[in-house]
Amino acid sequence: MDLYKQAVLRFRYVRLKRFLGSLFYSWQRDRLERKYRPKNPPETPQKPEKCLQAESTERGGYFKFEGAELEIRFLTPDFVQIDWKPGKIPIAYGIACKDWPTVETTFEQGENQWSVSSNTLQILVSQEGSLTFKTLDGQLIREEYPPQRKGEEWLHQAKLQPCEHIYGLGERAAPLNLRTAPKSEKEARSYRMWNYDMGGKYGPGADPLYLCIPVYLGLHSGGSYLIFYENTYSGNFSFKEEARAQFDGGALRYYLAIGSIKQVVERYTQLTGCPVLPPRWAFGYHQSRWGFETEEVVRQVAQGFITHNLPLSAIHLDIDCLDDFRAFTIDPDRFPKIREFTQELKDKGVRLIIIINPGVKPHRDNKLFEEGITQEIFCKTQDNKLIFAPVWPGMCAFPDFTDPLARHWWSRQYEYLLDLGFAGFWHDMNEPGVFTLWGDSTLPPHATQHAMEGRGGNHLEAHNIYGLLQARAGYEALRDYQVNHRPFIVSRAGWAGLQRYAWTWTGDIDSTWEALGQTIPTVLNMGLSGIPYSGPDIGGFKGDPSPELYLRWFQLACFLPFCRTHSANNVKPRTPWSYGEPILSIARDFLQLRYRLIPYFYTLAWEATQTGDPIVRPLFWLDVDDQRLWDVEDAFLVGNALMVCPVVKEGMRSRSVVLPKGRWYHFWDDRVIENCPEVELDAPLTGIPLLVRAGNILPMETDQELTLHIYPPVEGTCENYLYSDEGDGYGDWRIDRFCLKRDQGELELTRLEQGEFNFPYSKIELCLHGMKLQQVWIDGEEIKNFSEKQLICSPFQKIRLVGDLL
Ligand code: MIG
Repeated sequence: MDLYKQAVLRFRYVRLKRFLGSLFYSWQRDRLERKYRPKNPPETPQKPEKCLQAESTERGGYFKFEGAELEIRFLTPDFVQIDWKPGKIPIAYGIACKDWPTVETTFEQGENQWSVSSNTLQILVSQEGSLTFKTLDGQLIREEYPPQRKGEEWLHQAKLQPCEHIYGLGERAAPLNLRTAPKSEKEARSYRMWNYDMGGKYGPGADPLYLCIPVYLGLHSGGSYLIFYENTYSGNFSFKEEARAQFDGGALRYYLAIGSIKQVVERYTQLTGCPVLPPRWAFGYHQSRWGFETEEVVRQVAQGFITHNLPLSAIHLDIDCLDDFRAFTIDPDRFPKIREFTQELKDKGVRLIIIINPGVKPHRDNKLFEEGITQEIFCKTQDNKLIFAPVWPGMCAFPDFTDPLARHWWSRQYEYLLDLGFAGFWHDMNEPGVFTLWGDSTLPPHATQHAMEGRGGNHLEAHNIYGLLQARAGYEALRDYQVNHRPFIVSRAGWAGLQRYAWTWTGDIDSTWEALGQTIPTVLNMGLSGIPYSGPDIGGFKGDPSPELYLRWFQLACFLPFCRTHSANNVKPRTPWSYGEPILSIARDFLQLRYRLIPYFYTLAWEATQTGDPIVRPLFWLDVDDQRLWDVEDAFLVGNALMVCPVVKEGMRSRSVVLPKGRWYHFWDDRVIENCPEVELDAPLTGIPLLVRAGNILPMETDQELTLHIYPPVEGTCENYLYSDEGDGYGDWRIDRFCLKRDQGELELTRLEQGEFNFPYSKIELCLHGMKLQQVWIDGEEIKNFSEKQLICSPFQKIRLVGDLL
């Protein structure tokens, strides 16, 4: 039989087997669920009813109601933890910080209510269990109704102010403002809490996606707050007149922070963990495809980048490289010399990332499965039978990552791939997603048992943290095994706290203009949910984007933290040169710009590790009082300096831009826009509008030399950081703090250094925008060799620039 026929037959067999597997599994899942889903019809909802007892506690207050218990604990004066019981107390998987300094609180009894307050936030508790949050100067922030409990379920409702906007909830294919009414229905928009792979592709409006987080921000004219429900159960949120949060089980535990958007995100990441600093190369370009079938194909792709003079940091290997699709294997026929190959690419500055799926296949020579069986780390049903569900390798067992033993065992597997030279890992299908013909594409939620650190629980509770805990196992493995490298993991699923371990991407998004537009709010809301490192499949997953669509997507993604082209296996090859000219040259220009901006991205990443600030931010981050900015979802900020205005419509060659107030410079030609609420800007195919805000120093790098682009403040002073280190590992670092003081026709630029790492540049180029230089003093000495707009100097302490200032 020739190879071709063999291939066709094998393909049919595999398809048939997969079909039968999915059929059998869907049937079995329903059968198990019928058996284990609680039979009692839901009772009528129960409210807390009358308050029987109220007393002050060390951090707040305790209240006993007829039907519930309430505890209020201040973690900081502007951040409070609230527990409504009964219900299972969560295991602190999402939580990074448990020790908080003492907070002074007061507890007072009024006529019909109690008041529990810090020096910042006052909480009023009514006789019936409604809670009102106010700032100490009386500004109303949020009003909550008494929660309701029905069986194991909790329902929590709060009144929304008419102007109130809602953001967050992790990864959503929704408008930036999650409260935006849907066009067709009269319904409220609702959002499910259930990490989900809808299999294949999705567009705007699809819900849920792979990474749900029960955290949201409310923004209204009286202020802003963030609420995070520490509840991993499946649930449902909606926003109309009320904000509604429903959970299928567990205690109703939540945290509420008040303050500016920046402050509340900071509190949230203090609680759930600051993002970790990735290796610097991760901010370069990644090329991926499902369908890089052999070593030779990958070699040619890497060569293409060299031939076309395009920078490249990493190539991702999808399931094609695996042996029989099994995790922690390499197909020996198609990737015969993988160790030499990873080295060959490393020599060219390209790292290999490999995919890992959680399902483990029973196979006679699958050691992984045998070990997993002996150590009893796979998920079982409540009557102690192993659960098998179909994924790529066929019927698979699923490690129970809520079991510390399973995490440890899983961690040990990475060693093999690290030794082969892989630089990072791509966790896919970890919702977990399985193949079904109907119904939910995951493990049976009631029938599946989980260890939950020994206390036990079902998949209804463990599902949403499955990917998070797999990422944790991977992260810990990489930390322990390669002490000189920082872990790089990309995870499709996750939950609160994923930022401590991994990056993510937006999954199998459509190859359409609408899907391109969706990328912006999706990534922004992810950032506001504590996950700063994300990005889309450039060009969309399944489909062949037109050259124009690919280019516009590329231009956008060059300003997102994770910049990767990826596509499905049945579409045309997609690299920056797939479309010929002029696409190639324009893409090259943007990619080169992206690489020049890496010092800026890296500095923003370091800032994220300190404060949790997202790297890309909605416009209102700059000026929350300007309500015009609350809905802007066709533009975004990179840090506070750069505003990116992508084109997300076919044929569009100019676009309008809503601007935060102040002075802005065109990045491309230095034209100035000042105090202009809205402008129309050119957006030719060769470039999208990029604006820089006055009062910033933008660090850029070319050929390992530093250029500081100086955009002087209109008045007063401004300050920017530059973070540098070896680019990987845990050695010395440094921060250069640049302070720019404007005094009439003069600028004073000082550099303050901190940290042990040597300044990595021998020279610094200064590029002046909005100023013509006339006289320059470096560290007290006047110099003559400069041009109107530019000068090159050695690392300085203080520079005085005199000239014609706009
Ligand atoms: O069932 O590994 O989202 O990026 O290329 C599909 C194949 C499994 C889904 C991922 C996609 C990846 C694909 N995977």
